[in-house]
Amino acid sequence: MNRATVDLSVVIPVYNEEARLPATLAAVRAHLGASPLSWELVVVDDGSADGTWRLVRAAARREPRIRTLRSPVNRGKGHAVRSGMLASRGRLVLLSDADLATPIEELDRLRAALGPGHGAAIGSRPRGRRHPLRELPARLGGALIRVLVVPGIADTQCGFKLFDGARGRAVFQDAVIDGWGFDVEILCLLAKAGWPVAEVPVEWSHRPGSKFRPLDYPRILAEIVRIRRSHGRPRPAATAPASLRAAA
Ligand SMILES: Nc1nc2c(ncn2[C@@H]2O[C@H](COP(=O)(O)OP(=O)(O)O)[C@@H](O)[C@H]2O)c(=O)[nH]1
Ligand SMILES: [Mg+2]
Repeated sequence: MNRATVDLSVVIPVYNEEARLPATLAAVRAHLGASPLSWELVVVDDGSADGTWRLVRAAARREPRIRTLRSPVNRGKGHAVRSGMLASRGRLVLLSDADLATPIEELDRLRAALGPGHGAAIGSRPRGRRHPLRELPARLGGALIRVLVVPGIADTQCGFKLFDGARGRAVFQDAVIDGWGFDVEILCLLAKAGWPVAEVPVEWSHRPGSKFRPLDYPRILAEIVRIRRSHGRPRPAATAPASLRAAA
């Protein structure tokens, strides 16, 4: 599965992101342009109904290192991320949300933490910055995820994760979850493969325009149960700093 041809792929899943995407593309483009790494930016449109695809195509026409993928219908964040990951060609692959709630500059922190042998270095968001209506279910969900599927990781859901390219592609190849629960499945598969994950505190700020809907909670729950059924609860191969390791 190692067919890397660039140093870094950045994969961004997008669903109805015409408002938030232009600033993100500009910031990522500028950051990568200033870096010594060779790179590609893979934007995956998950069946957007607004002007997102037009915007993405226009950006790709101006910049050949921007590659685009599109699903004709909306399939969910997990599906979009998986398509992008499997199409990526980076020795490293960064997954980032379209809102850059974690600024692209934090990539350096994840790169520094991704040691040899690691499967991924994942962002961990500061607690207490979200709206209480998101914070509380997120905490309960996090506890449930640690009990049922992946022990030892404080924040499975941060939309800013850096993978070793070959290992990331290998686990996404086996992944099936199409919705928001995909992060949990991926972390579970990394643990089963024995590839440690470094959890790294990153900057994070609330961005308006989240695509998450309260009705998504039952679906995540169903996905978590499904992951537990298919994979059990592997022991973590984690190397999170003790300060971050949640009671598992
Ligand atoms: N909600 C949603 N987001 C999707 C989907 N497919 C891809 N995405 C992207 O997944 C990311 C989710 O980020 P965001 O909406 O800010 O969620 P939040 O930060 O968890 O509130 C964004 O880049 C979305 O464009 C989908 O089907 N639904
Ligand atoms: Mg967000």
